[in-house]
Amino acid sequence: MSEIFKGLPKVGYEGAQSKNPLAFKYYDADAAVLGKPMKEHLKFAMAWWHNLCATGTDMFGPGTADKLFGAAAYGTMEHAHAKVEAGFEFMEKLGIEYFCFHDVDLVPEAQDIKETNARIDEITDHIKEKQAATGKKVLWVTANMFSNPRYMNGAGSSNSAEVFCFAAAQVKKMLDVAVKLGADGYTFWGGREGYETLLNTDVGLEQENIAQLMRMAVQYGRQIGFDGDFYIEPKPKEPMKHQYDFDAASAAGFLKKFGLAGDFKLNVEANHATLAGHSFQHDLRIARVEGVFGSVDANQGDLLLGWDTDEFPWSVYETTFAMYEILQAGGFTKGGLNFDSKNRRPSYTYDDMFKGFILGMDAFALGLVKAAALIEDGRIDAFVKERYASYGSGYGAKIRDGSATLEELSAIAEGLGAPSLPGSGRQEELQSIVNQVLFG
Ligand code: XUL
Ligand code: CO
Repeated sequence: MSEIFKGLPKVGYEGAQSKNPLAFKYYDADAAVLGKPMKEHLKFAMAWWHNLCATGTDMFGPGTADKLFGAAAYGTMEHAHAKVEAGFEFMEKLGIEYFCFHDVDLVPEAQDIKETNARIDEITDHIKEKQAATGKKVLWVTANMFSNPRYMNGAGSSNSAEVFCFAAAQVKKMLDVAVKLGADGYTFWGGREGYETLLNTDVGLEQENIAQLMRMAVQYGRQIGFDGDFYIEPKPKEPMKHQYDFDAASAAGFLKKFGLAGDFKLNVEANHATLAGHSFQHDLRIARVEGVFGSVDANQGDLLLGWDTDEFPWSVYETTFAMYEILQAGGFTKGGLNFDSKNRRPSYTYDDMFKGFILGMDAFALGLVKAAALIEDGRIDAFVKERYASYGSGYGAKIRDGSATLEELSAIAEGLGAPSLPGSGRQEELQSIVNQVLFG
């Protein structure tokens, strides 16, 4: 196959002084940060759907970008194969080692699932060949159980057992694909796993059925040799009014309630956290303290808009605090940073595709460097530790180890007289430290 992104070079690192729009200013793949190459900390992945399929269609108008990649028409197997060629050339030129996809990102969906599955077999043979030639790896796979009209009421949460069967069939097929292509993960994003109105909804039954689908996936996956991580990707709403996996806290609670936490972790998406009314850092922190931090969908939203804009991340404050949490969580094991990000509709050219990734990869590389600097600086961690010092000894230590009683603490309080204030939170001082580390 001939070159698709003609005239677009292999993107290299040129450093912060470079003015070349097609060069990395901060992402230097092999440069060590905290003793590990940047590429191992960051584990960048390309999302098939946004990069190779999305043309910029929105509710008010058609696509603006040409993603045919030389094929004659969309919705054909010729186009599916062209996307494979484009995807691998793109990853090669950007130095991206991983990719993620839904079943129907790869091939056009047929009326009959047997035919769709035959198409998936054909395209994954092609992908497997390209993987063997390039060493590119699958970060995670997933089944699209939200676009087809049959999923109007959800997949695992559908009112229809027939629809549940189709969901089971798609999950099974994508677990087969995960094993065939050596994927490190399988993601459940519950796009329509929720409800529009409680007037027609059995919430308890729906949640149990979602868990049941997940249990079957674990059972089948482990049986066929899938040793990757399963993920829930929380999102509070859109397309559904209310989605059960609302945020990291509710998804962690769901996993624990249904005994799934041993096999499942969370895939935390920046713009989903902000839609839930949290910061990206908050959901990463919750995933970490709940012991279910797994992977990340990297993007950012527009806080002036109320929907999932999936922009390429560019706020270095956001990427710094995200990388700070990821480093504190011990870094990625099977997970990575999947760019669930898309170009803006008016950025419709091939070089915009390159520049979107350059922006996002540089923003995260800079975030990594700055997060490492915050940790090495040590003032913030030291202050947090010091802030809770009263729990290190005496009755504070007894509260921590569970041996204190209300009677005992009540007697202590009576003996203390007027209570002292708990010490300044020093927020402004800490924010100054962050700015000093970022810009100093
Ligand atoms: C939708 C979203 C999905 C999942 C995979 O908001 O983030 O693309 O990442 O289904
Ligand atoms: Co996502």
